Amino acid sequence: AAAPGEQERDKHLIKKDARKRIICIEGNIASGKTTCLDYFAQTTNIEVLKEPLTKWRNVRGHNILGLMYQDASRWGITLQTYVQLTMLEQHTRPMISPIRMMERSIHSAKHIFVENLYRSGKMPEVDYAVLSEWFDWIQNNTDVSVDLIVYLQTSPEVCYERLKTRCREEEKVIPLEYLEAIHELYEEWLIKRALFEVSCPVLVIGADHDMQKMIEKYEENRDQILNPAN
Ligand code: DCP
Repeated sequence: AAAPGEQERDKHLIKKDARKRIICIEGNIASGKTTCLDYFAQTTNIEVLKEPLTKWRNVRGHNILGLMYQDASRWGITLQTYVQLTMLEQHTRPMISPIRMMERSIHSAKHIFVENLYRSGKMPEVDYAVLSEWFDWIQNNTDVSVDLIVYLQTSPEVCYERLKTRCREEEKVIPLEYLEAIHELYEEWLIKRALFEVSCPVLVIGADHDMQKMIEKYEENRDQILNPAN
């Protein structure tokens, strides 16, 4: 029989409500997650949680997203610690609709962005170890589970062009190589399955197309995305 401590812990791991469905939209920077979320936001019974970008740009007056892009070696850990907190807050927020759609997740924050900082030598192993300890604790003691990942698969070149057109101040310094590294990690994680365990189904949608074509694709995949059978 499970020890009392284990029983206590397992209680937290039981899914909040089996009838509820959590979908994460994943993809590179400027892969078109916002268009996807805006499309599904028009549907009743879906709550859409956008990435907490405004928080990352203003933590008590500090723009840590901007700081990270200026000097990733110094501020990468600062941004990712805060990203992990804000993502945890989103995953554990009580659901107000039967379906929740989220922009990215605590999982990609860790498996893609933290991993990239570490692999590129911009995050010391000790910082990576501390963030990993936090992440493992969160996974074992809270419910951050996901029912479906929708992966918007793009080529890094297309994202780079979109990024230049969008012209978000902090992102002006992003080189193509950065988008290539993020792309590679997404492919390793969700397609090759060679990186970290993926514990839910993944729906891959090619997302190099213009907005109109993408909306058509969301219409085509709508049932597959929203239907609990998937
Ligand atoms: N970011 C980061 N670390 C994370 C998550 C995000 O450094 N763990 C950065 C990457 C972007 C910015 O935050 O510069 C915003 O992230 P997104 O790419 O998710 O947002 P977009 O607005 O680019 O999404 P899209 O264009 O797909 O709608």
